[in-house]
Amino acid sequence: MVLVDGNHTFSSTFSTLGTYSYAIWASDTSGNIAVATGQFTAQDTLPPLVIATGGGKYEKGTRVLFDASDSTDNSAIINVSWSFEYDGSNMVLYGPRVEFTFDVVGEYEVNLTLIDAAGLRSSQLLKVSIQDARPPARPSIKAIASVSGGCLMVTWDAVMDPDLDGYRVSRWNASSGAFEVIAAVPSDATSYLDCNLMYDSVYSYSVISVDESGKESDPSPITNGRTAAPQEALSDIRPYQMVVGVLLILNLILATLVVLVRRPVRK
Ligand SMILES: [Ca+2]
Ligand SMILES: [Ca+2]
Repeated sequence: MVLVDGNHTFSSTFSTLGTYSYAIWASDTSGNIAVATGQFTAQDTLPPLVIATGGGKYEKGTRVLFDASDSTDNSAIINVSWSFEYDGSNMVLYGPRVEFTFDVVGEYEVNLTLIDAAGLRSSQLLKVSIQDARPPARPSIKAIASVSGGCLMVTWDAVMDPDLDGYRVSRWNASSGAFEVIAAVPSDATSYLDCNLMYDSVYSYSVISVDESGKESDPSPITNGRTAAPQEALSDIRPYQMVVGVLLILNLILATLVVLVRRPVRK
């Protein structure tokens, strides 16, 4: 570039970062020439511009997407990290798009940090609120089977909620006129054996599911079952009862024989 008289400045925008060399030549009207050289560096002084999504309210168990891929920088973003404390541990996820499943109810502050090629940083705090507002699914009683000894076996279909804690089994109590909880069983149980019931009687049952936050499902449809009538097994008959029985049978046979012997013969 040749400068005209009186203008001894030069300016330009250097969009590419790095070190530049320059040389300046000057000549006077007598043809004398002078030269000056030097170097200068075009540096990045602008940190990244953060544009991120992912903060908000979510149901427990949700896989949350954190996305900072729309963030920009005048040079290049070389590192993206998301750090937060979760269930007693320090979590750090790397990348412009990351996912994390929050299974624990709570309030979280996710600290997003972007670093550009010059080492300049930008940060943003995203607030994440994890709630458990959803009760587990309503169970359904599959069968109520009579079991010997005045028992009924209640079985139901398993509920698949990820935060299921267990089930509560209720039986109708006629004297109080209400269903009363008779058992609380863990989430892997799908049956309950109810004993000490009256023989040959009808009982009504209902089951609810409960999640880890204590939220209850609607009760299952009411299902009835009948206990069996009492049956004395042979082993339950006492020896004297056996003797009395045998004597009665012998007595009956003898009486029949006597009647037959004494019957007059017709001629
Ligand atoms: Ca920059
Ligand atoms: Ca729930």
